[in-house]
Amino acid sequence: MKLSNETLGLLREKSQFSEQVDLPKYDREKTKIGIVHLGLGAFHRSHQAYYTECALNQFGGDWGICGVSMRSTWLKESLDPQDCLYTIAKMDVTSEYQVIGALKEVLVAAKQVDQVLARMSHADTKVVTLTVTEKGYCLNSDGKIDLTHPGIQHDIATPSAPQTAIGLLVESLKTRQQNSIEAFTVIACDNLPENGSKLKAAVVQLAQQQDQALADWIQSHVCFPSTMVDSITPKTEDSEIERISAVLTVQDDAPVQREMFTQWVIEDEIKGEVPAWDKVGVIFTNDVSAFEHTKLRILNGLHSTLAYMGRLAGYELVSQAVADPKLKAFLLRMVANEVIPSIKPPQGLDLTQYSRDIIKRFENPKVAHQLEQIACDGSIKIPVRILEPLQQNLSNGVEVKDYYLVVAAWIRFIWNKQQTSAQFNDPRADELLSLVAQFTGDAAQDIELFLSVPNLLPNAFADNQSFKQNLVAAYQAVIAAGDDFTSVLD
Ligand code: CS2
Repeated sequence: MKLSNETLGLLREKSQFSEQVDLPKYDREKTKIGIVHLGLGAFHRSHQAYYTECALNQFGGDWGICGVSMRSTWLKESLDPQDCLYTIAKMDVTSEYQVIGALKEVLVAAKQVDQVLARMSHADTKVVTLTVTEKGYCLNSDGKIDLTHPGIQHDIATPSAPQTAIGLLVESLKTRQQNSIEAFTVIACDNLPENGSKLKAAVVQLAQQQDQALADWIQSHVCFPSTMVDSITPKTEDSEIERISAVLTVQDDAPVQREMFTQWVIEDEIKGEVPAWDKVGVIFTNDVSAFEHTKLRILNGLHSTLAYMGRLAGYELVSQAVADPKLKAFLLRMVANEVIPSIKPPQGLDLTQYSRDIIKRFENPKVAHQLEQIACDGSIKIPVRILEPLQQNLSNGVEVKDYYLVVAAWIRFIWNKQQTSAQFNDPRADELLSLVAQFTGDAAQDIELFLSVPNLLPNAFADNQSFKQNLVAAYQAVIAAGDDFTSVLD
């Protein structure tokens, strides 16, 4: 039997599970859709949908979610037969399971663009949330919309059938403006600093391409709070699907797994209605940028560090890499000497304790997080997670050593991919692979070549001789270490 509205009724009656399983406590049938989510992936289902579910369980309201996959159809195919129900497995020493009912509809933008736009333009829709990954914002390296991006070019030429999340926002806001329907609140939930302001700028810039009055209306009527989102959510492997279904006693083809820890911080500037998130643990604050920088530089920065270094050292999972004493010692040293000095923390947060807690979260053996999953999209993640704090330390006169090794490990990781023809996921994959194919093994020449790529590293580094020398030295050390990668960490 499959998880569905019908079997949910049976599970309610039975309610004798071998482990803790929570079921929806509200009437799903009567709950209207009030949220559209763009970029329906595991993270949204384990995080924002979870908070909405908690708010629905306690306070009700018309806060069902329409989840939109941008292109892929597999989630729709798995979730439709389950009436969009799925389970979150929260993994810790003892694990907990929760069936989520908040998701009420799944659409695929590439195939159902009219339905997606109709849902976004509907007066019942009060909130649009997004997890479209860093590359989904279609920004160039100075934070402006990338007008050469093929999706953006398509959306300028054909605004009524957009392909990008930015285009969907512009088109649906245009319909709302024309029909005098109040704007929805747009909540960006990707790992980018000032994600709300960046998204707003991109949406306004795209609107300007068709109509200045629309751009002005968006500028003054639409609220784009910035947010910090946090909960480690690895891809759900097939073995987990079977295990979770066994706990549930019915088959769930699309569960998600995450660690028990979860945090959501939202900029306190929302004017429209939102679910009672504030009553179920979401923090609303004026200081969101401090939370974002802290989390991006500590959690995500250390994650990327472990991903590249851990792969070079031959590990598969985060928990295995962090169990290597040399890698763990490196993380602790780097965080103390280079990461924390680059951060202005939110008031009252002890950064040393915060980073220790994060390293403990990495150690969670129940969370099987593939390093390759984190290693993807480095050309977008490395600037935010590593290069910005590196640059800030240089300007503040803080000595930098370890950050250079992280950049060198990233470059070596790309070179390894090219050498072994292994799968390499990055929006600039082709360009990067053909670049490293020209490497000669001479660190100075190779780094010179790498730094010559336009819009890869921040412009400020282009003529910085000391940056270049330090990176060459780090890369030379990585080459010299060969297969014994962790010897460079001594
Ligand atoms: C990770 C994040 O894949 C990655 O880049 O660093 O997905 C990380 O697990 C989340 O931001 C945790 O909140």
